[in-house]
Amino acid sequence: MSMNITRRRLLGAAGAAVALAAAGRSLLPSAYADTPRHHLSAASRVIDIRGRAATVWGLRRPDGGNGLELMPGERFHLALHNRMEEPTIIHWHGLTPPSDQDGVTDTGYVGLIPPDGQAVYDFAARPGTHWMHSHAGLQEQQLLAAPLIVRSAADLVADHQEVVVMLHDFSFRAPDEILAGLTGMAGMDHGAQGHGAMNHGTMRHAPAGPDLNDVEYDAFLAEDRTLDDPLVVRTERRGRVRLRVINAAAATAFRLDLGGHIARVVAVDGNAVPAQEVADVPLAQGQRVDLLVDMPAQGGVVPLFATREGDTIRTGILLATPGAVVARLSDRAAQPAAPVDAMLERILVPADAPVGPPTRQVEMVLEGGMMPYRWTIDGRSWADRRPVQARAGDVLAMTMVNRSGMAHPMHLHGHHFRVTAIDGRPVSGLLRDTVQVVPGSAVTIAVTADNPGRWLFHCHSLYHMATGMMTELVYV
Ligand SMILES: [Cu+2]
Repeated sequence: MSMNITRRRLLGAAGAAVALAAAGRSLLPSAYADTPRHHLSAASRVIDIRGRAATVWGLRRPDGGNGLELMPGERFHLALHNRMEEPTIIHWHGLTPPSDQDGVTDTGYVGLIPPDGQAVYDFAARPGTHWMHSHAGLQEQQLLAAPLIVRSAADLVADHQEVVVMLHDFSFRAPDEILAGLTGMAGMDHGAQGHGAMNHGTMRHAPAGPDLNDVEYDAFLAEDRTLDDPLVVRTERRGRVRLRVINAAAATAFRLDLGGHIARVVAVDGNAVPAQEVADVPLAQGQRVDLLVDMPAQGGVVPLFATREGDTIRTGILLATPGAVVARLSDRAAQPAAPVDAMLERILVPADAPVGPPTRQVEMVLEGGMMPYRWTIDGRSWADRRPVQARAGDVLAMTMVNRSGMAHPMHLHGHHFRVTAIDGRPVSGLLRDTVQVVPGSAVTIAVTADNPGRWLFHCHSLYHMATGMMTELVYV
């Protein structure tokens, strides 16, 4: 599917939304529309990338902050205002709303929100580290994303400092250009590449083995900053910090480390797990991880590094106790980061009971490649998808077999699922909403069908989704 087709389709939907807005109505039924407690504006903002100004999108609160934080038990009752010059829609990644409030247009419930339009949402929030991002075109690449933190009662009484870290991959090029650079590769041989890759976003070709990164970027950001000028968070000596790390990058998976300090993983994709020490934490696109860090008694600096898989380039933030000297840290790790895999699914054990035996089984094959640049599910793209079907109450066992040369972080909307097997071998059943499926592997998830409607199921690598790797789960 080319982006031209996508754009026409989106503009068609926008036309309907414009008509609604012209009639003076919001995009959702009036039952949702009484005085929202929270407001967010999708709007442009300017960030600094190593001294060069970059205009990107953001999701701003009235107080100027980016994103949203809800208190325990608070509903997600929000008015979203589009202050951009183009239509948009924002998906609430990790929340489990009714399907007509999921923040997507592809499933047909709502159209795009036109410029100067708004939409109102009202549903029960799910505790955890979540996020929000555009589900229109390639806007996510232009940083139209923000944290969405829903605090639990336990968070409020915990004796720790909370720090949110959102990761991005950034290019000065327009995302359309990046995509054209990828899809336009058909017919060119590898020898035509190999120079100017960093600034021109062309593909990188490993001589053999899986492809880890298909887009080159100008910078990798943590809280919108590079390691040249990182965020420095002041902490107490012996203080405990909870890092809520969100991989909002469009096409980059990271490995996280604390520069030799040890972190404990306490949640994945917003779901609590018993604390487990992990030295090197894989984080694919769309995934989140919560890490507990104990600051040294004698004081000092503890970095959080996020290193791109298969590469040494990294970004990060610094935690620093009072008086600690903050030295400049290199944006290159000593060793390339290992590929991001489903390692956490093998070592973490969920706190609660796993689901019962499946009532329905589905297998799907993830395919595709660079030449031509196209990614599919069972050989099909969105336009000719074969939806996965479920009845309410089913436990759906879905096995994804990756026969392509790249990993795919597969995300199901509206549900959290158990990861029950890897390559046919049972694993503990970690609860997630996005799971990494590496080349040559098969990952089985169990989905409890408890949220009727139509739901997107797709690869969270933006250019894989845009070129076809998306289907839907439909309740019948
Ligand atoms: Cu993919």
